[in-house]
Amino acid sequence: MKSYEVFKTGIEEGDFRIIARALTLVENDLEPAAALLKNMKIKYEVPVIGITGPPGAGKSTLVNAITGELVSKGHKIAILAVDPTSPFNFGSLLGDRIRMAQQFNNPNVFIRSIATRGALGGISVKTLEMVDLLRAANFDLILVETVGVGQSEVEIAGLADQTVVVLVPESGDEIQNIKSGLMEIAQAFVVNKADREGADTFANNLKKLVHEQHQQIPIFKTVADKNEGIAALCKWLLKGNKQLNERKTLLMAEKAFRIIQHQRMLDIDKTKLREAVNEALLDSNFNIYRFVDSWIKHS
Ligand SMILES: Nc1nc2c(ncn2[C@@H]2O[C@H](COP(=O)(O)OP(=O)(O)OP(=O)(O)O)[C@@H](O)[C@H]2O)c(=O)[nH]1
Ligand SMILES: [Mg+2]
Repeated sequence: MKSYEVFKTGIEEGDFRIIARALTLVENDLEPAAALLKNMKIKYEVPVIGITGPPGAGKSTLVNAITGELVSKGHKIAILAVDPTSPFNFGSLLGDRIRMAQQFNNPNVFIRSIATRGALGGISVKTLEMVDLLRAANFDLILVETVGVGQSEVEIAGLADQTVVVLVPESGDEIQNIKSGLMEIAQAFVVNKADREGADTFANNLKKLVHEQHQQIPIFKTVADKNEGIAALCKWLLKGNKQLNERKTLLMAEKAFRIIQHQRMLDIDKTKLREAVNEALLDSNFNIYRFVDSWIKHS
């Protein structure tokens, strides 16, 4: 039996322990992660929903509420919390655990947090791979929570089939961002903390904006910590609004580009690079462009 096969089978059977171990392998580029990724059956029909929005908008609370609703309807859910606001602040992770406490011991809910960011501060390739791994298991839906600041459309959209942007009545600044980008990311908006003052005004302004731009993006109002508005949102999530093929190709190509980029970089041994630079610098005619050119040709 090949070494990845135990993982492949365990993942397909939905064995949480094996899924967790396989995710760790993928996260750290450890054997047999590469073989596993190449041989597993990635079920692209499993909906992956991105939940993004500014820090503190209530994303985790919302994920918890959505999960509660879907599990009660018999669904099996995976949650990936990417880069919690303060990765080094234990409190934040602990907070997420408390907010998702109801789901932690549920045999139909798998939860994993990852605090890795890509080299350029974006969603890392690891996250894309981890989502694909979860697609190979037997979940009915995968929820990915990310803090939505400064992510580009392709980046965030390539991660999920549908992205829900969570805003709060105080999101005045984000309204500006909506004009310059959020509209392209969002397949739905959630105005969370609808129990707060200004929620209706905010939601109406958002509606106007969406309408002005001739977009068909639904807007949901929720009070996540009181489970209000969750059923309507879940109904929409389960509808599985299929992406247009053209867009699918674009996003898949973008994802392939990022994986290629990552694979190419894996070949670069930084210690060796430093040694070579050290040596090359002895030449008074050192030119970094010629150096890089020759490094690429000879490594
Ligand atoms: N009033 C009110 N408070 C809420 C609501 N939803 C969440 N909260 C509270 O808002 C705070 C932040 O909620 P989180 O779910 O941690 O927000 P988050 O977006 O996941 O935060 P980060 O992951 O740190 O970016 C918590 O204290 C929640 O209890 C809501 O609908 N109404
Ligand atoms: Mg959170």
